[in-house]
Amino acid sequence: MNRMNSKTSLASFNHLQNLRRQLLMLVMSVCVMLASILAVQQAQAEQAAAVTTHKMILSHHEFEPWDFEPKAGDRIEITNTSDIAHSIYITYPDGKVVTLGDVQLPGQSAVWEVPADGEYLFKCWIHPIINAKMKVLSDAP
Ligand SMILES: [Cu+2]
Repeated sequence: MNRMNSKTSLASFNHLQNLRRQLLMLVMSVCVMLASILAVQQAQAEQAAAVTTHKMILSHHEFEPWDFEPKAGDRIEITNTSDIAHSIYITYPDGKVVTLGDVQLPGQSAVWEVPADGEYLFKCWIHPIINAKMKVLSDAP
């Protein structure tokens, strides 16, 4: 009887040891996973911080003159500061037309990422009188 008891307790001791080992492995893999997630997040944050964002204003019926020099890869955030809705679109150097969202209501912004050097035409689908030409020259000093 005694013998059986000691066998049983040895088996449960071994079982506990195994459980402990598995738990340790689990904790270690969770740590490795967390570390790699953090590393990826940090890399993404650094990448986001490296992008330049310029601000453009679309007031009542025109794009306000801007004083930045856009380069390829920059972001341009255009805010509608007027009290009417606009629908901005951009004509690319090759004739392609890109509409920025559907409509920019008063106070809303739209973001455009400058794809490459060239001359871009900013217009509004609702108000054909609105237009602005933007030259992108990444090698400019
Ligand atoms: Cu408009």
